[in-house]
Amino acid sequence: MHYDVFNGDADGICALIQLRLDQPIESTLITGIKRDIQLLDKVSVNPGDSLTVLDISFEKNSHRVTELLSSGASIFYADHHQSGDIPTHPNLKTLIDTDNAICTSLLINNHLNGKFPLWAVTAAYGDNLNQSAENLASALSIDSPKLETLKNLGIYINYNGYGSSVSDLHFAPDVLYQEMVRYASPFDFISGNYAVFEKLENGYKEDMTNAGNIKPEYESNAVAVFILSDLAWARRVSGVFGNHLANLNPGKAHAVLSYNKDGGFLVSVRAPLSNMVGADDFCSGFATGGGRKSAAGINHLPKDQLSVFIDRFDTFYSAKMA
Ligand SMILES: [Mn+2]
Repeated sequence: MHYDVFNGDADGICALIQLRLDQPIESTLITGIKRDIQLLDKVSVNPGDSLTVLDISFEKNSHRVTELLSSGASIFYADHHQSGDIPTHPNLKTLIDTDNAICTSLLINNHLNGKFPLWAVTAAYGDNLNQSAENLASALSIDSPKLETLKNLGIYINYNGYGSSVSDLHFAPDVLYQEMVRYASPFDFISGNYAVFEKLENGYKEDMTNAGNIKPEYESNAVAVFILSDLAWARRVSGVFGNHLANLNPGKAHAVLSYNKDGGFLVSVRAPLSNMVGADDFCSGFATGGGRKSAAGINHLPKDQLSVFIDRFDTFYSAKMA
């Protein structure tokens, strides 16, 4: 049995699309909302089983990797989040790079010698790595309207992964993957499966219009903090709204808080685009925090820690400005 384990965002989905276009195999799909990164907990293996693991932190899954390896599975692991120590094992192959300009789909694009680069461009836009997306696209001579289309698609797929449960999403990530993997390029997907694209686009636009009416809870020279209401649209839009704010105000760090099922806040943090550092370190200071240097989050911030969070956030990024 083969298991394809992938993050439910644009990067995870587009990484797997590239691999399965290159090498179609029967597999069991394991994924979830973007925040659900403990995906290896959902897999149980027999000796000889194999896994492809994409776009979830190795550090957060390393315990389970060790267990799966000792059960006799072999693993190919590609990612760009915090890795921690990577063990050496004859059945473990890793492709891990935590560079700010890299995402998993770009790693897979290199791994496949650029076989399906348009899916990697889409994913890089989805991870808000606009410069990396444009660098790759410039080698492919894509005109700017087409590039804009890939950018929008990346944003929409990424947007679809947010929410506090799969039921908040327009498409379960495994369903969306299956809708897209039939197409060698994102342009073929958009023209061949327009209803899916349109549902993502309309959902995104409607949710962003709602989000645009929200005033910041707190704002300083260094940071801005927004709190979204406890509705499905708000849970869906939380991450892409953060990217949108980061692009509008590149000198500031942003936090977007939405309510989670445990009576606290789900927090998305974006480092300033002009200085993409510290989001992972800052969020790791909270019990359920983690992520990347430029984009990180906290899964559960108890409500009574809101003012502590705002103080620490402002202090942390004010110090980075000095
Ligand atoms: Mn990613």
